[in-house]
Amino acid sequence: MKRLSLFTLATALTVILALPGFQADVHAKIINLNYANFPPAPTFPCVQMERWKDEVEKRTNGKVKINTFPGGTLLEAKGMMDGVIAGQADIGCLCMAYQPGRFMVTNAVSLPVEIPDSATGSLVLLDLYRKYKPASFDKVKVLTMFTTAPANIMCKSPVRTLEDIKGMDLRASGGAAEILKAWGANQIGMPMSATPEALQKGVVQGLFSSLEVMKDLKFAEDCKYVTMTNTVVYPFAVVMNKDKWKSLPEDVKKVMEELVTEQALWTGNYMDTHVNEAVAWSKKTHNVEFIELDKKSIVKWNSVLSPIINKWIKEAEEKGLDGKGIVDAIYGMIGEHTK
Ligand code: 3IO
Repeated sequence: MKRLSLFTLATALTVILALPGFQADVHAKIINLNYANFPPAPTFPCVQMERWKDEVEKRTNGKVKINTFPGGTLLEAKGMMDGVIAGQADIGCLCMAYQPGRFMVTNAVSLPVEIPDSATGSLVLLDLYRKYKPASFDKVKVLTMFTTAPANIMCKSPVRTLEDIKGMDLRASGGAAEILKAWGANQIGMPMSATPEALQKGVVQGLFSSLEVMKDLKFAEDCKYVTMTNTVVYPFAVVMNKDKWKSLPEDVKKVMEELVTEQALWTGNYMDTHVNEAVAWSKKTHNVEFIELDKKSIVKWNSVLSPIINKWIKEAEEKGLDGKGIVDAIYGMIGEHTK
């Protein structure tokens, strides 16, 4: 057999390397995306971030690499939206309750409309966004949205009556803050990421949010009492820088489009399951008392909330929004998703 000359081998190698398919495999540029998040890694916004990262990396066969930044290391809570618009991060997870005026339409899910759980809240929020396409998201690509489970009062001292809550320093933001005020608390606004320190320093006596933080942020160590009100949810959005989105290849965009609703539902289900685990853990590990209001008290607590929706409708209509239509749409969507 004739021996292959070095020249033949070199020529063959050159041809192979020049083949378009081979080049694509060997030299395929990996797309790196930075994903910013504001709370610590064990909390649900970061858990859902890691799940989304894994799914995108898997479904793009490694073509896309997501670098996650929990704990406000890349962007902090209130700077998330503007940071993503400016391109300081490619992707960011934000809580809309921290900028109530900016996200007025989507924050309407934080009215006391009795959303029963996070899975329902997440699908309703996404529906609402799709129906109204609020201008506040014009400068970004929305990758998903979700809500927390309904909020309850976590506190260092027991809250059993409206008299107990009067003047108490309690932390909440956005729609949940309006509810605390209506109950007579001294409402203090700050992002969740600032709350552990505020509790420790005694700046606040407790907080009003979903209960999985009892475990994830170890609030059960300080807050030995929980008053069950199951009142409102907090809305979140995950957004991408628009130029970055436009630069992505079609197959990558398709993977991300397919994840929009799926991720909302995944996060809702994760949250709902995890709240139950956190409640059981708080009772067992920290002997937390869960206070249930009796029927008469529930009527009384709810009665002071009824002006909140009408007040919001009026404010929305003053801003040229179809306030009544938005609230009616939300009730319809809740019905749709709880059928
Ligand atoms: C939340 C925010 C960050 C981490 C865990 C969380 N659980 C519930 C929320 C809702 C929220 O943004 C807030 O401020 O209560």
